[in-house]
Amino acid sequence: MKDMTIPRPGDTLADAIRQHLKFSLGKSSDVATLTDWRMALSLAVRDRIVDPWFASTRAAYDKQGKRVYYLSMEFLIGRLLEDATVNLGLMDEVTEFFQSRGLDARKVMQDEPDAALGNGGLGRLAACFLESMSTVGCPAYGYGIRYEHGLFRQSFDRGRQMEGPEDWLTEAHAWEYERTEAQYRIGFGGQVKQLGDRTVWQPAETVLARAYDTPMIGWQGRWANTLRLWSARPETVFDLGRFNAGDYYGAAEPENLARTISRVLYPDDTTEDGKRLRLKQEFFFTAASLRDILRRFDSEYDDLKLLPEKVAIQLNDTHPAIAGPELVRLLVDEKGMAFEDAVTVAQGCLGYTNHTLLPEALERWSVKLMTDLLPRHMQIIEMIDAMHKNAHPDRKVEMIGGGDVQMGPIAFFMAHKVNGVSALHTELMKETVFAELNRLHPNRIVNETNGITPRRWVLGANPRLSRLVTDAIGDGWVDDLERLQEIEPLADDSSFRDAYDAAKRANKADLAAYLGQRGLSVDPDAMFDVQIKRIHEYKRQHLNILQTIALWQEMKDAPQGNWLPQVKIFAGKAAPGYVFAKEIIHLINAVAEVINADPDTSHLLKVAYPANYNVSLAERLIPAAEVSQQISTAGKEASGTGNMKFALNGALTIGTLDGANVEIRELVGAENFFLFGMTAPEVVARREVAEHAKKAIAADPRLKRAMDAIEAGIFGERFPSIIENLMGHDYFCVTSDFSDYWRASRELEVAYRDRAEWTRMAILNTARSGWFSSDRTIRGYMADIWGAEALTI
Ligand code: 7GP
Repeated sequence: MKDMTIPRPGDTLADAIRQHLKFSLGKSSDVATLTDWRMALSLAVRDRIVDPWFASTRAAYDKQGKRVYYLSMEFLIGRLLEDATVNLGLMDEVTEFFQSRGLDARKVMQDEPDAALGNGGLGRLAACFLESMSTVGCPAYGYGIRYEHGLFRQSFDRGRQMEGPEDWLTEAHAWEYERTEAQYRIGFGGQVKQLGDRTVWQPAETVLARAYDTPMIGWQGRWANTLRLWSARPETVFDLGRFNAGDYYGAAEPENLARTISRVLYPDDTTEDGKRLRLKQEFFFTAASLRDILRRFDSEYDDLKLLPEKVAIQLNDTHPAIAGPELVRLLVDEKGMAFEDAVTVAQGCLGYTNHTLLPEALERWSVKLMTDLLPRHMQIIEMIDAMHKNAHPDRKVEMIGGGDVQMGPIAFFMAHKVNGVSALHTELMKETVFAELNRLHPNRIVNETNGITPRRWVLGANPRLSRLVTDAIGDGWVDDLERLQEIEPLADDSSFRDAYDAAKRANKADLAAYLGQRGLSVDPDAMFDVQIKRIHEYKRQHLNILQTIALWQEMKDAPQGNWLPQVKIFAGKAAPGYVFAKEIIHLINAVAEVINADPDTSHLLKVAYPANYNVSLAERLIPAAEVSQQISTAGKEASGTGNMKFALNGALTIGTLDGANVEIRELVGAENFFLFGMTAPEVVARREVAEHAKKAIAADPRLKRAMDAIEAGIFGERFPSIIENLMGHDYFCVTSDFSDYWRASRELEVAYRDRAEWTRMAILNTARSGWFSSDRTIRGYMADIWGAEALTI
């Protein structure tokens, strides 16, 4: 009676799916819903992760090597089922199983809610890193927060962004294991007392941090690490006294207060909000993680001085920067180490990654808030600051200044390595935000250019391209992405070019069908031009839409002209409090409405803005893209990672010399990249020119005409804040870069018309982008920052 057994990885996957459907979900196949099938499949796949997961954990203990702990407020993991299926090599079996039932395996996988535990690049990078750490066999844990509500759901109401709650946890979720035994008490507020020579922090309020583990399996199941997310719960669930007195709401208050901490992800990737709760979140997950790290260390070693040899803790931006003071506190107050030794030990463990130079994103907390919420940490920060000042009496940098605690300098000083995320960004870090700290601590800043996991972003998202490449050179490229170079000679082979083109065309047809279902019909033979990312002034979606308006105006002047049909695709969310970014969204939608309905041009130009951009939508858009818009004001985009995904999937970049665009252009070749715009130093100089925006507008009749159309109300409203901003100080130099952007866009169109040549360039982009694998990035961190060694099972 096979049906009566408990599913084991030894059974065929088909058996395991059937058994989970029956025994775990209590459904028979004739009544199973898509979600039932998805859950049965997920559980069957998950079973197959458990053994490699245990083996990895054991190997890490046996080898007594260094473990890496990646602390991040955000893990934008998206869907996990496809990753796991792909990495375990189960895709064909799964496809067959569902085919035989008349179901589409992709549809089943797409039923999974998209875990949006992050805002944008920083969070998605953390997710790519988790996958790569497992693929290369770096023993690691990701630590973060198990938000009940991830990034808000975006919809549009008459073109304006609306925000709705995101509910991933209310849907069936297959991947996590709750660890009731892994629980720590985290305190806030209260007082610091001196008991003899011991300093004791007595918090006024405590909550419990409970662990939920998700296994992250690497390519071919070679290694598996753990993503451990903390959920906040109350110490006393329920106030029975208040309940019995009839105060039903009050009775649930302790529970509500505690749970608030892990309730929502802050929907802002550049500024902090709701200061007190945000700082609480940061301390909550950082403190729980450190406690967990020390517990694991204590179970294996008894000399805390060994900590830097065995433990590497990476701070994903300053959000977990309180880890420095907290680790010192634990070592001094709870383990009895001398203060200066504790600082040295903590520095030996900690690394800090900076992800943006935007001044508003460098976290600072008022001394009052810090003292109120974390009084002992405030004392320790003062001691660290004094120690630094003693060592560098001439220093021109402050950790506490203007009434604020400055988390950037604290993270910098408490880390033995500080890294930027692209070559340009790292250089700018040395010259700007951390110039003084770099002078005092030369060699501390290193560069680790970002990367992306090819398993998710090529193999999973673009099966057609993957098949083509594998047929040509075998599948060694999947975990050795630079082997894509082997397809380079095929760029001159017309039958390979045709096949490459056909794969792109089929991806475009899929996307056209998807947009069609959402009410916008587009021609899959038009050029697909894509800008997808958070909406931000520095990313300049408004530059793109202004250019689109100007193009439309010229098309209308001469509808019989030889125009290149194109679809301009935008996607992305704006932080709910970022009014200007929301105006940009409104403008794009308003322009789309007019252009898409224009009978003179609608066969030539369409503007698409699918709502609720997330990881899954990116997986649809990127494989279908032909043009990648990377048009930020030079000096502002730290790296970008979308730019890498596009180049790998054979979209040609039109972009500025910003972030990793610089490295992409070097690698794919300047002739296969459409460069425009000012360089970072030119931007700085341009801002000094009096009335630079007015001058730029006056010098470019196309730009003037496009802005006039907006002001005249052609697109419904007149968008005064955007117009005034552009005519006024135009800090992001949209107007100054417009003319050159126009030029590059037209050159790109000319190139596009030569199909053979365009496809050749696209193939070269794929062939030469292998360096952007996050496997390469992780090996860089392991060698330069963590001193960790790869293990195998
Ligand atoms: C982003 C950067 O804007 C992007 O350029 C970079 O590729 C990415 O990090 C990964 O390094 N930053 C954020 O997403 C962010 O939240 C605020 O920065 C700290």
